[in-house]
Amino acid sequence: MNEEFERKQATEWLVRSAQAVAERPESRVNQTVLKSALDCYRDVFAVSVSPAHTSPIPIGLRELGRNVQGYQEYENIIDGTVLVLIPGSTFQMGSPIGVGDDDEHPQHEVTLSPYMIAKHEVTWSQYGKFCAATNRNLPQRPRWNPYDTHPVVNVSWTDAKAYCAWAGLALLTEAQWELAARGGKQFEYGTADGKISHELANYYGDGTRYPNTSPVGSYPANPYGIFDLSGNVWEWCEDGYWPYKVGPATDPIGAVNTERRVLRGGSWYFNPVRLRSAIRSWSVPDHQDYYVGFRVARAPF
Ligand SMILES: [Ca+2]
Repeated sequence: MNEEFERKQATEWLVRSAQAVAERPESRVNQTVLKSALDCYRDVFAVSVSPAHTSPIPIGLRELGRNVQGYQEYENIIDGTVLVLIPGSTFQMGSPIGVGDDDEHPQHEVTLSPYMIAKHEVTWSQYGKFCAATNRNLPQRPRWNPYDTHPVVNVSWTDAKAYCAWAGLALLTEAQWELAARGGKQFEYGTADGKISHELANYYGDGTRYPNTSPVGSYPANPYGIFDLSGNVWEWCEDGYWPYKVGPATDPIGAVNTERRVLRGGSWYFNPVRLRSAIRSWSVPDHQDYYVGFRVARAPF
């Protein structure tokens, strides 16, 4: 058996095995077959192999095709989250001199590796499945008794991390969140066209379409096909809150072991200025509020 043939055969087996696990991640048989394939052909490849690097469809995901904006989408099988693949990109993070709050400066160039971001904020329906699967109590229901399609609220950063661990996902870094909100066009707001109005996002004030949270996806998608980045609920990010550094950065992440965790995007209870793409807020990891939820991501994959 020549080396090229063996490599091709190994790749095909690994891909088939990885797809079988993706389709039925709960199957011990599938998991065993994949591990066997990896062990058997480990020596064939020049570098070590893992399911994430050998399958065209990462483990635990189902391919959905491209959205109308042209970006590849996947479904995370465990929790049903639809993820949009954002290509590696470079953008200007923060605000130029004379614009925004002090902590939006210095504006600096950031380059990010490809990542997947949830199309929607995590809903009550999804969070309910997580609670049922892990024997956790549901968060306190707000007074407006949201439907299951509304974003979950009254969840802490710690709660959001537990959800991610269950779903095999992650929180966005602050930089990943801002790139998505910028829409690939350096948008001032994370909306369909970078502007702000009650037709584009859910925020506080006369003319709002919803008195509280709105069902996710009630406003137009942004250029990546992502909804509600600006408004509806604030979104927990992975990062600790930290001053921006001068100069370019690649895949940056804020402070670790911090008591301040970043929140992005504003919410139904805030004025539109708080919905700007560059706005930064924070709270302590165990804080829960009726205008704070989260969005999930997957990276690396
Ligand atoms: Ca939001």
